[in-house]
Amino acid sequence: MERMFQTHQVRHAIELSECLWDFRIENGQMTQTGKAYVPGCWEQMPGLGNYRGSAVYERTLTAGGNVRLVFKGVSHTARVYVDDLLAGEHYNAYTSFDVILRALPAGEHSLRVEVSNAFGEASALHVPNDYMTYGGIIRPVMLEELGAAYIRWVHYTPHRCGDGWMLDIDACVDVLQQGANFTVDVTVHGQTCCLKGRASKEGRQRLHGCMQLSDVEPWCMESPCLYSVAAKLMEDGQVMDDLIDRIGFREVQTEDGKILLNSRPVRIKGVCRHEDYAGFGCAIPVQAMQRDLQLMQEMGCNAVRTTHYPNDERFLDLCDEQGFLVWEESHARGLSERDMRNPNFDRQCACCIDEMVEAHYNHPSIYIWGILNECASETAYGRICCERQLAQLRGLDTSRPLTFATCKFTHGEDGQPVRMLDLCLDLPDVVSCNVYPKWYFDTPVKDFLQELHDSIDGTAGRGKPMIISEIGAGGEYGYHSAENLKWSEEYQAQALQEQLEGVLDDPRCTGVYIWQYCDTRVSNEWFASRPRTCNNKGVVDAYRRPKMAFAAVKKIFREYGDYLN
Ligand code: ADA
Repeated sequence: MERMFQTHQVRHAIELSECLWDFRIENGQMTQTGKAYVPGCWEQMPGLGNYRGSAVYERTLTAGGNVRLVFKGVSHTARVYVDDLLAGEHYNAYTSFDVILRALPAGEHSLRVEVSNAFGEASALHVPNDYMTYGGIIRPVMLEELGAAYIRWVHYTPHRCGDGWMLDIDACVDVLQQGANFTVDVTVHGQTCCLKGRASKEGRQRLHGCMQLSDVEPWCMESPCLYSVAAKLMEDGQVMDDLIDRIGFREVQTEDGKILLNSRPVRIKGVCRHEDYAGFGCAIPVQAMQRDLQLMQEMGCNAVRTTHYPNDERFLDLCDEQGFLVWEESHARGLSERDMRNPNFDRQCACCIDEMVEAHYNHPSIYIWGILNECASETAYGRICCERQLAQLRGLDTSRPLTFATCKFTHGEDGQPVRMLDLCLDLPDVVSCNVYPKWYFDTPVKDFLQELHDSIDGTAGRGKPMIISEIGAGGEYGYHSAENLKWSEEYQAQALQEQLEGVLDDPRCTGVYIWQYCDTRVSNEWFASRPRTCNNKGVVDAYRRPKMAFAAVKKIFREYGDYLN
């Protein structure tokens, strides 16, 4: 299933996933052939739980004319061949890409996808890390038959206007073959707006329009009202193509150190979540995604941070439907200046940001975009990258605040006050800090937060909303300690209690994200300080069994409302 709702009534689209594909690994060391379920990670397959390298997925497809193949996620590098000819390539597991086949003869064709999850210089973002880069076709694959033109995307931006709403519409139409002039007719809540385009030449065209709506319900956490929007590509009175999406009417602003959702200051009570689930790897079935959201809801969470990459759209759909506030971030975790100087870094980051915003722009649940988690923002070079990426994001979306999570400050462990080392706090709209008092260092939480605020006040970050974007402690599921030792469930629960109370009682913090929702596998290279080759700071384990921390978090999160006074 591609999305949680039907995206076309006119365009002919079928899913090539949710079935078995032929699968093959052939390299100097091993040969394995068989079937693989798509979407899936090969680590799920017997004998491949620890395989890093490349593999081939194959099946046939039956189609003709202008054909578009949409891959929602292949980890991490894909080469797509149709009838043995290279049709497209893509890097990054977590963003979708498409391949256009023009005038394909009608009939059966072979489709081969060569997939690699190898590390090396060609991959600047997927590196050995504190999470796992799995391998495979990890998200759905769609086949679409197109006419001479198709609607590539439509972005909808709601603004409050008097008692009602103004909806800005920005559409992108891809003209594959020269034809007649067309319009894109957008219908929302019974009202239609007509955007005019010209099909005089091939290539992408941008169309703009806006419409005023007076009787729509806003989207908010307690009542996440969604509206279906249908865009139709019309030529000579005929519908040639369509694209259906869902939107919510809400505005996000930052003001006086707060984040406002439709003018109300929100209190973020969230978790950081990796796409990782025991037995499924990063290819999580929708019902398991929903189970995650239900567990989060039970814990009293209202927010989730998609650490450290764009997420499966279906997860975002579920967040839209259930009123979660999502911090979605582009892909990059803990990269040093040396990593950021990889010749592929800029291009791979830029593509990831473009693809993330293009695909996820309309999700009302996404209230903020993030970049560059814990990268080298304490260096002059890191600042150049941060500035460039934030400018790129601002060019794509002015309706959401921007942030990045930093850890570039001292922790006061030497008796000295916390010192801010980050050079970039003037750049984002929201200052976000990943902090681990009671885990990596033992300064009392409240003292540490006070010093952290003081250190931010000495920078251009002063006065901006501030989020604790990570806080937490390790806890091994089933390890109990009467002495409350680190790594025990008792210690983790107690640390989280002190950490969360410290942050939520702090009037200068707009919110908090627990590191992390679930235990996650890490790359082999990260085994040291990561027992079981996992990051064990989850409040549930990799099977979603609650640790003692779950009840501790639930008690605290439920005491604090979703809005600040
Ligand atoms: C960082 C990082 C996370 C994780 C965490 C930890 O803050 O952003 O990805 O590695 O630390 O567990 O130490």
